Amino acid sequence: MSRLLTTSNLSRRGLIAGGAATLGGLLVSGCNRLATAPTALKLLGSAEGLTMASQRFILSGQPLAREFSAKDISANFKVNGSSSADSDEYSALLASGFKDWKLTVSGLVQHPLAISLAQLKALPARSQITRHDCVEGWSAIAQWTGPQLGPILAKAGLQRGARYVVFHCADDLEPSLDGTGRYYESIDLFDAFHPQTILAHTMNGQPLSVGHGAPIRLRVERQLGYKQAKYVMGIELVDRLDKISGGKGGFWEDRGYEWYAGI
Ligand SMILES: Nc1nc2c(c(=O)[nH]1)N[C@H]1C(S)=C(S)[C@@H](COP(=O)(O)O)O[C@H]1N2
Ligand SMILES: [Mo]
Repeated sequence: MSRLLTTSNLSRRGLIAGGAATLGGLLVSGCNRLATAPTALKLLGSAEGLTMASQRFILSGQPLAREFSAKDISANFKVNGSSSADSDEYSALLASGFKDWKLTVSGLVQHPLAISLAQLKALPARSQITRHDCVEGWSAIAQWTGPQLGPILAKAGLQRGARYVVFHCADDLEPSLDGTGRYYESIDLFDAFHPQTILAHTMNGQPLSVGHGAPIRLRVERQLGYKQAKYVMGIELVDRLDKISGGKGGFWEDRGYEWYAGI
């Protein structure tokens, strides 16, 4: 077990792929840490739960996603999924430079918040140059800047029972579906309080463009592209995900993708 943990010459991907069976063995042979680490196991299928448990276990000593340097920033960062939010409300907000936009923080919190873009931009910000990996098979590197999510949640104060953070977006990726085509995503509290989890208002030093999710998008760096919610309008703290939209915790999860999209 300790030899596995100190094998630093393997890539994370290699460890995950090659180590899953071994770690599965550890899990069923009763490693307490593995068995108790994930908060979301109930929600997940067992195979997916194992992946998350393995990752939490393996990454416990090196929990940050890789950060790159300025020279690595991609010249072209594709716009994928929605390229804008097609509603009158969003158009009006955009037209006024998001002056009247407010991020709501609601649900299982002690003090619901409504934070203007100016207030968000005045918060201490983190900048990180990371690689975005889309399941469709492309990657791109950019610098993202914005406040960490953790302190915002701490300000709102979590109620007992809050277990997931849901990001409600402005765009209907499948408008024909009458409300359930609205983009949304969710993460657990481990990722919510992770230091690299930020609400990015700036990309490569410029205000976030409409294509990339203006006025803010989530960056949750240890997960795949579809978790990086654009056009975030509201954050909701919940105890369970099965009552929201299709019940699986995200737009793509409702269509079969895994909820825990660890890289
Ligand atoms: N609101 C919203 N967020 C979204 C999507 C979307 O369609 N709508 N697409 C997701 C997917 S699959 C990817 S790969 C990235 C794309 O981000 P980009 O347009 O900045 O490349 O955003 C993710 N977040
Ligand atoms: Mo994606």
